[in-house]
Amino acid sequence: GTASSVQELDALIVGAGFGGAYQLWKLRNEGYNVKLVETGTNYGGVWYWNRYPGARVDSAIPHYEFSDPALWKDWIWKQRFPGSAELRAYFAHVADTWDLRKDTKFNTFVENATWDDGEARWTVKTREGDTFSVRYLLLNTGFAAKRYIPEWKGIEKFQGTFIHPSYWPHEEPNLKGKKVAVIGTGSTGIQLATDLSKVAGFLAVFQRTPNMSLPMKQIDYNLPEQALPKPKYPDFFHHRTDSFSGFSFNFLPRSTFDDTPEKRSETYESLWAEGDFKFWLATYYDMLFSEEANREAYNFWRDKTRAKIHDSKIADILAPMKQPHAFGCKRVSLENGYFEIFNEPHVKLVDMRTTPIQELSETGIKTTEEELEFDYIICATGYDAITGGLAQIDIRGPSGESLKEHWKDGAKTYLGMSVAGFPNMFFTYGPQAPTAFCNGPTCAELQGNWIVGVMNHMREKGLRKVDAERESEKKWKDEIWKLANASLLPSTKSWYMGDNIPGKPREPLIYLGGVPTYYKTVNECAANGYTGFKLEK
Ligand code: NA7
Repeated sequence: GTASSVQELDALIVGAGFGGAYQLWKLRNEGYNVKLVETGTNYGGVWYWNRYPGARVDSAIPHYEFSDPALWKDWIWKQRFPGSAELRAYFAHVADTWDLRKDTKFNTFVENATWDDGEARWTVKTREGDTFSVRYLLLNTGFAAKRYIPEWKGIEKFQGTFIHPSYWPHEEPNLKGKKVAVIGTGSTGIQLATDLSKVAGFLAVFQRTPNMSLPMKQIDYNLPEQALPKPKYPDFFHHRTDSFSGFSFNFLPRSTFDDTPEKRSETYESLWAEGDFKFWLATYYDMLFSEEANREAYNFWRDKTRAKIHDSKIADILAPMKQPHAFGCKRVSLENGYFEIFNEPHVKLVDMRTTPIQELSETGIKTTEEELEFDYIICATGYDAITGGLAQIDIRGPSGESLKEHWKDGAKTYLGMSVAGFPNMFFTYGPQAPTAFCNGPTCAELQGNWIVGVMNHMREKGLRKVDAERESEKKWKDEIWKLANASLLPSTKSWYMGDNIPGKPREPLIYLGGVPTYYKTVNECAANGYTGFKLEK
């Protein structure tokens, strides 16, 4: 745009998911002149994009919603684990109640941002030609903004339909009777496969690593006897930050072998029966830290899972007798009949460990063993998670160095919300924060409040520039490694460790100290006048 079309703001928010919605509401209430830009055409974040059959959140309601009473008092959830359409309806309710749309520009992708040190402002440019001049750049792009599709040989040759599930066609394809491949068995792949097994004529699921998925117990909240206890909500939201993972539950205060074998299996059974993440995040506190404790959890999971699968050869791929990796150190998913689909004759499991994909052809997929024909190939291979969405924006601080360059040997942040040499820039749900081990809305509020706090402090003191010290960044990274090294996380290949993207540095991308310690740490920093930051006029 021309100079005259530059929009001056206190802050520009990027991304219309939980993080961005919360910040727009908060900052406007605090009197800031603020706008939000979003690539999609509505609120919803990952739920705007993920419309594939079976797309469903696996964090239970009422954990997975905002705490503002204006939002929950009249909102009736239908399900404990709402599907993507219900989540989009919720986001529409949020956007209406908080009146967000008037300050939102959709269909807008932020391409670059450059810092002007004299003015102490960011100049932000979008692909659509907007220019913003802002004091603060607030990135709420989430952990899954950058898709990942492996570079298989022949990928361009395939004549059928090739889909990444987060770009599911708005005009629903008719898969009835069709030959369908689902590649990848993360949360997306298993949800898709479960749903598509009901319509496809032939379904092949390509697995590289078993998904140690837990049963999802759906609850119909519409039934009066199962309605949510709204009077308990305020207390419940108040305590979300007391939970390691930002839910309402915590790890047990005892270790796996403190219990007798009988007591242990009773405990596992009752956690299992909850039908949510409790078998992962409310179990014995040593599960993520001790190999023996972890193996015990795995064995319980394995036996439960194998019991659902008729063919023991298939069971050996889905839930091997010998533990393949630490339980809970890859993202645990919740499933609803996933393992049972492999008992059906039209569903095939392809083990990419023993028979990897060699190439794609005009008609389908060639593995090292066979050639399979498909009408649809659905590539549920995930994301350049946590860092990808941030680093794909060309952001340049005072030194001219880009964020991508700054992170080329690994992520560097202070408190998982700021980067040294990138003043007045903050993000939520990014690297080196509880991200992905933290319930989304809990962290959107926790981090959102903290960021608003910094801005208020700056305003009150008449300061213009806040930048993390290099030394703070270094110390924070040491802390991230220390916490991860105490756990089994580094023992397992996962996107938590950057393993899924070729060439990405291997490192813990999340803060493993838990939400309560994180909360305490960032609030102490604030209470002490933002220690570790340089604040300037
Ligand atoms: P995920 O969890 O990253 O899953 C991606 C899947 O694709 C996973 O099974 C991968 O196997 C597989 N994958 C990725 N790259 C390849 C290659 N090159 N070859 C074979 N297989 C591959 O993404 P999702 O979309 O399922 O879930 C993202 C998050 O959304 C989820 O964690 C929740 O937070 C919600 P691997 O396990 O790496 O061997």
